[in-house]
Amino acid sequence: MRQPLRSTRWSLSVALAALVAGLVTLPPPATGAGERAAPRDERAPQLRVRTVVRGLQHPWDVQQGPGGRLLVSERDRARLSVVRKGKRRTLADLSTQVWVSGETGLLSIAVDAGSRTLWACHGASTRRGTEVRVTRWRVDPRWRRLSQPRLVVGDFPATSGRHGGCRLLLDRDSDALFVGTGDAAVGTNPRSLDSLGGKVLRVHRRTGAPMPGNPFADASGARPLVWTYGHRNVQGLAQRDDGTLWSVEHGSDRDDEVNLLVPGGDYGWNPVPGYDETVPMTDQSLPGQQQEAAWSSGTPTIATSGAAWVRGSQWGPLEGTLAVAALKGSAVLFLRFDAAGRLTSVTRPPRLQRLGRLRSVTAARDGDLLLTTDNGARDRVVRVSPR
Ligand SMILES: [Ca+2]
Ligand SMILES: [Ca+2]
Repeated sequence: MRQPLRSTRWSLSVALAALVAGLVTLPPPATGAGERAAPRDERAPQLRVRTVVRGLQHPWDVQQGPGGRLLVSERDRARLSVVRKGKRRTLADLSTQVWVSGETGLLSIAVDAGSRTLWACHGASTRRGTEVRVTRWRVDPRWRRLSQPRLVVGDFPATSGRHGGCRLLLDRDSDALFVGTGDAAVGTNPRSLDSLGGKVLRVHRRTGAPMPGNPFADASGARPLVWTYGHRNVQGLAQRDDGTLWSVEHGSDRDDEVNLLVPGGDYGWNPVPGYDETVPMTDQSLPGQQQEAAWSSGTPTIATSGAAWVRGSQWGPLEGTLAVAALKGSAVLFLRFDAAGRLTSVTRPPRLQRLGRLRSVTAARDGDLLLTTDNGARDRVVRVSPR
């Protein structure tokens, strides 16, 4: 693949420049994707793309409900919709409850059809200012209205609305809800364990309490909800069949990242002083060990966002890959990683490069992929299936 090679050249040039300048010691050898043999391109199957619903504006997330229903969030309108048989119905207009600014508004949603519970991550105004938070509701048996709102977890930092995150994922194996947050464009947030920004959090999906076994539960000055830290703006979370958790985040002017998350892991984003975006996305010169990205875009970035693992033999050579949506790149990348998390192939089907900016990708129960476009007007949800 070309991008990691560019990334390697960039890393080498920066390392050499730093050595010449005598500013830093040489970092340990990189173990990221760029060091490895170029992964091969897989041949993509023929893909069928069908519009599920149109007439949306900045839809952020799409999730499956029961009985063929899809739940869709729109960021700026702060509107939750149910789509069934091609018809959209407003489940809730949250515009009086959601703070909308820049990249922040009504963001990711999670759905548990069995308990008729819906979670949403969104901006909110409080007496103390603005924040990003997770609220949950009960849904009535016909999926027509929400009730019983409960704050699950809040106090994620928000500034202008830039880098507001925020991605939700219900753990397959426990009562945990994983929450990927943005750094709110404040340089000290990602590395501060006392901030919920620039993190992946692991919280109890109903109570919002820290889950047992969280890595910083007993550390002084640390928030016990923190699972991993040192992230810039987590836009995607996906759980592989082996239970491992993966994040997708936006790079600065380089290096969008896909990361394999390990509890307590430091993902190396520390843009200080101020908000110094010239620092590397994974800065090995920081104290301790930083986790290298499993995949990075190099330069230019493509603004990777949502991601889902591809399941089902109908996908042929793409079965078992991680499908990653790209906004700026207007594409879906299918990344294959081996059991150890090493990148082995990258596929970018041309059919999925004609939809414009793509925010989210969700795996439907039948194996199809659901995509949300993010072109601002006339947005839609599409269903992608192999022919
Ligand atoms: Ca990183
Ligand atoms: Ca280090």
